[in-house]
Amino acid sequence: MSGGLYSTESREFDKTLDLTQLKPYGDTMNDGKTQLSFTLPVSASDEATEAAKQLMKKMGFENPQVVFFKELAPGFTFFNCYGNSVHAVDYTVIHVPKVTSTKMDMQETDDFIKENIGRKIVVIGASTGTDAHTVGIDAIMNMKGYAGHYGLERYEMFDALNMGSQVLNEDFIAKAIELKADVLLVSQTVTQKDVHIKNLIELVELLEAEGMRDKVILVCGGPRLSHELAKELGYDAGFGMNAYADDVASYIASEMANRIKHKD
Ligand code: B12
Repeated sequence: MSGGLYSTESREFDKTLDLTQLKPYGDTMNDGKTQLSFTLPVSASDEATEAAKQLMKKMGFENPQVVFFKELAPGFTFFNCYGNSVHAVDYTVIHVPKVTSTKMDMQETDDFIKENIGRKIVVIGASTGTDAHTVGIDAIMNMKGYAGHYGLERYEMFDALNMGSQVLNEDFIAKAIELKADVLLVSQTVTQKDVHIKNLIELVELLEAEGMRDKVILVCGGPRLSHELAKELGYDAGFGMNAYADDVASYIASEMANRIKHKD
């Protein structure tokens, strides 16, 4: 984004923005206008709509409005609502931990690996456990790439194997041993009942039991994951929405080079 944390050009027409009191924007600065959707476990009725509005008020929204509702299944009604948030946050003190490696393009990463590692890096990836979502891990690994970013299979200096989805952690580890993988890439999309957390932790525990955890670069990714959460769960790095193959390729190359440097 140009202009650092926020673009100054677009602010010139409005002098009322206070980044220490940041709140949602609808059509007037600081109006707090928010769209919210949720389901209530009751049938569609005037009482259900009133309940949705009262909940919005309790959540900190002034002027709550239900703009759409539909009973999705008997006893379950979906609502789309608008309201004005009374809450604000101090944007100037926000700090988000992230992967800090310098981003390189495909050619630069291949050159960096040739120069600093001197051999191909073996990477295996999978969507693990019960997770059937393949598009995320494909976006990172597939030869054809995603949104204009070629996947790891396209890189000259990566030997990349995408094992697909619903891969058991045990099978993932067995393949890592067989191929002497340097890097393990795990994709997790479904978060229902925190299944992604349980599955990610199980993989770390199994790797530790095999004495392999410190021997591999362990990376997870998915729409509900962050670098901060990944570190908490025992991963080396985590990538969320809008991550591309070049982000993870640059990270892997520089992390491997660092590890080699610190071994000597
Ligand atoms: C397509 C889809 C499916 C398809 C998947 C087909 C396939 N072959 O993948 C099918 C129909 C099978 C499916 C099934 C289900 N789905 Co679904 N699905 C989706 C959908 C519409 C798109 C997901 C997608 O492809 N995104 C595009 C990719 C490119 O984005 P991404 O995964 O975020 O990946 C990017 C980053 O996250 C990151 N990344 C991802 N992985 C990795 C890994 C690494 C190592 C790195 C570095 C980066 C990285 O890089 C990628 C590129 O930027 C989403 C809704 C949505 N619009 O997002 C729901 C959604 C993900 N599904 C959902 C659900 C609930 C389910 C089901 C449980 C539904 C059901 N009750 O049966 C089942 C679960 C099946 C299972 N066992 O896993 C929910 C998840 C809610 C939650 N938070 O838990 C969503 C959000 C829909 C919703 N709003 O309810 N689904």
